[in-house]
Formats: sequence, structure tokens, C-alpha cells
Amino acid sequence: MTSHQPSGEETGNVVALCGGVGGAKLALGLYRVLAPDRLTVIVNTGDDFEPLGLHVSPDLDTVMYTLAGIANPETGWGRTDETWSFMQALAALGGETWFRLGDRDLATHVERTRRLAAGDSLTAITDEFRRRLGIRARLLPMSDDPVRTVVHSAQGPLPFQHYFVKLACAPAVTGFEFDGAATARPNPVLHDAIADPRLRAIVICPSNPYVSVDPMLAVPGIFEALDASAAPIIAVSPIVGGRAIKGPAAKMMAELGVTPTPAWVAEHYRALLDGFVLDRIDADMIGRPPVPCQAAPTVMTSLADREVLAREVLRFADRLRRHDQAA
Ligand code: FO1
Repeated sequence: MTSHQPSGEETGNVVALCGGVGGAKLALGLYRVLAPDRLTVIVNTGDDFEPLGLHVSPDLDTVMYTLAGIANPETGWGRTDETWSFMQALAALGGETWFRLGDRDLATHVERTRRLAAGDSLTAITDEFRRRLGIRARLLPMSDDPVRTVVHSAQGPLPFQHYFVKLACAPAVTGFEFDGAATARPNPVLHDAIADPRLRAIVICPSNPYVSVDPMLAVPGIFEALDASAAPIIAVSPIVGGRAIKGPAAKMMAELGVTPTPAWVAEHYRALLDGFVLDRIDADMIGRPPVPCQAAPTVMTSLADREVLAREVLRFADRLRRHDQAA
């Protein structure tokens, strides 16, 4: 197990908005280059669902396990050194096993479900889990209220995990809906984190714009809080060379009649952005998005790649702020 600790050389507070596996890589880079307790990660909970009566928060757990150094390196989700006795026993009984819960991972869902039933908030439970796992960053579910992403598709409306895992993203998408978002309240400490006058940057991680970032922006008050922040807001493109680094983002774009390019992603976030980071292989597109752009190595294979990108994003934020102050 690689234990991750903040190294302390980068100063200032940073807020990151993040979905699952792809975004968690940059969140880890930021975590490692910043001083302890400087990073706040706001995480999508639109993917949450209740298989087998358990409350599973896939993106929260992916970020939590990643920062704790216990993420499964092969899948990116779930825990390392996992065993599958529970799933095997469940299969033998004819139970539903398309969504695979490992034995160690199960403990997270059982304890979360128990505490939610006892009246604790998802924020309080997540905070205790991260503290017990030794994580010195704040992990904030976007809301304590239930929001559920529904994928509209050629097969009709599908709950997110049904589309993503059970059907392996095969149905062509026609749109998205975030059930519950309209009446959901933002995480109770999110506003203070974003309004922090010492905030160095707000980073939209290279997550899926449609199903990881849009559910967060659909919660009333989150877009407005971001928009009002004095800190530079920078998004990192999840599209590199016309393909998604991870997951179905490019496939979804094509099905919705959009050419998957970094420029489209920048345009999608345009109302919020101060800067946009695209991969070096897309450097010829600099100037196309209507915001200042920076080319950087965005494909994060190694731990060093995550740190390099995190530093590049912070330097870019600093340049944008200086430019803003000089203007
Ligand atoms: N993704 C899969 O593709 N198959 C699984 O069986 C699966 C199980 C699973 C269990 C716990 C968890 O926290 C995540 C899990 N994921 C699984 C990943 C997850 O559903 C998706 O990666 C995200 O929702 C998309 O960000």
C-alpha cells in the first residue's frame, strides 16, 4: 500500500470538484503537493445508489480510498487487497451480483448505511471515515440530500449505475437528469470553503462533464457560490486527442451530436472558467476556447504525473490571478 501524505511545499488553500476515477487522480496530485489540511474536495454524489439495501457512494469512496492510498490500482474504484467471499456466497444464493462489492469495501457501505439510518449526515460520516483513514484533506459530498443521476437513452431512462455498470455504457444516451437536485441543498460547509479569501484556486478535475460535474452544478447554490468566488477557476480537460482519458465522456458526446474536443469542454464550463488546461497533444487548439488556455501533460499514469499536473494547474492559477490584479 502506498500511503499518501501532503508534502507541504505548495501554499494556499485549494478547492477541487471531482467525480470518480479520472478526477481522483488529479485530486491526489493536489493533495500530495499541498501542505496538510489545505485541500477541500467537493465530490459528486449523483452516482450514489442502494444495491442490496446498502448506501454506496462510489465517487466519494473512490476519492477517499485514493487519498488514503488504499484504492484498487487495477480498477481505480474499490479497495486494494480485496477479497470477494461475500459476492461468491451471494451468487451461490442466487442474489444480484452485477455491482461488485468487495469484502473490505463492504464495511464502508454497511457502516455508512447504519449511521445514515441513525440520523447522521453523509458529510459527518464521510468526515469521520476520512479522519480514521488518515486523510488530511476535507472531503465534502456535494449535498447531504439525495440526488440521483438518470441517463436518458435509446432504452428509456436508466438509473446511473444500471447504465454504467450493468449495461456497460452500451445504450446510446439522449440526455441526463439529476433527480432531487432542484430541491437539494449544497453541502453545509461548501459555501465557506469556496468563499475563503485565502483560496488559491478552484480546480474542476478531469471528470465527465455530463455525469460527474453537471450534477454538482445542478444543486442550487453551488454554481452561484463558484461564480462569486475571487479565486481563479480552472478546468482540466478530460478529453485528450478526441478521446476520454477514462470512461464514456467521448462516447456520450458523440451520441449527443458533439465532436469530443477540449474546446467543447471549455465551452461547456464557459460561464465559470478563468482558465482551461488541455493536453499538450491538443496544443494546436489553444485560442479556440474562449478562455486563457495552458497546455500540460494531462494523462496521469504515475504518481509523479499527478504531482506535475497539480503543480502546473497551481502555477497557471497564480499567473491568472496576477494578470487579473495587474489589469
Ligand atoms: N464499477 C464497475 O464497473 N463495476 C462494478 O462492479 C463496480 C462496483 C463498485 C463498488 C463500489 C464502488 O464504490 C464503485 C464501484 N464501481 C464499479 C465503480 C463506479 O460505479 C463507477 O466508476 C462510478 O460510479 C463512476 O464514477
